Amino acid sequence: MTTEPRLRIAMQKSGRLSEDTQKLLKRCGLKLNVSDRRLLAHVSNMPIDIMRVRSSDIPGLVMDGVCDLGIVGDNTLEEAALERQLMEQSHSYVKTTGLNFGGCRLSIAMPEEFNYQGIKSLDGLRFATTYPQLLNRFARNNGINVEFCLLKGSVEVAPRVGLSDGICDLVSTGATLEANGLKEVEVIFKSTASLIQNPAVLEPSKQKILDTLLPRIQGVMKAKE
Ligand code: PRT
Repeated sequence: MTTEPRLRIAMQKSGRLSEDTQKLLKRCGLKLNVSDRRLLAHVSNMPIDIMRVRSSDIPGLVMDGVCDLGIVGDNTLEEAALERQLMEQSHSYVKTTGLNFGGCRLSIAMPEEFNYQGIKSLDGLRFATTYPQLLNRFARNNGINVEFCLLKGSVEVAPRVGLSDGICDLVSTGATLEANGLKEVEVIFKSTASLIQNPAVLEPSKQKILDTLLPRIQGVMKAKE
């Protein structure tokens, strides 16, 4: 017995992108049974499986071809691509379409009292960040040297406890920066969620599924504008 190939899409299991992603897929007409325990959710009315994982795992799963597609923030994607390039791992992907949710920016923020006089005032300083590759690229492109300490969460607290001079973290409303006595001094990357795809040519039956799905996604995005 041959089984029909199923398109595999990775999405964030829980967090800021998961609800919007689920809503998007449902609006596209996908019947999804997402329960907390099942990490591979079957779409009952189309040959699609949804793999629910950490956001940070999505770029690698797509780049390694474990998943055909993924929905992930451009920030996570670009950081992973730079890191994997450095490690000589596969780091290519195709951005199939941008999505209009998950908007944020990766910014450098300093304590309120810091005397900021342009990018050169950041030279030689230490930053807490989850995004060392994007920070390094920004520093290199601007001819400054920076140090970083890697934090996966609560980044905003680092300057106050003496761990770093400033931070490089995601900002959306700016409320978290303000609550922690920080001011945004440079936006280094702007991000939204994107649908990405492994660069290899999809087998024809999977391409057919994507050809049905993609116009629906674009239609939902357009209706939201
Ligand atoms: O845990 P996992 O590996 O799944 O991923 P994650 O840790 O990145 O998860 P999550 O859910 O925090 O974020 C998922 C994605 O949402 C991010 O990668 C971004 O693409 C997007 N996104 C959009 C944001 C924000 N806005 C955002 N504001 N991610 C995080 N934040 C945090 C930020 O780090 C800071 O602590 O919110 C705080 C700032 O918010 P404001 O509104 O006070 O400025």
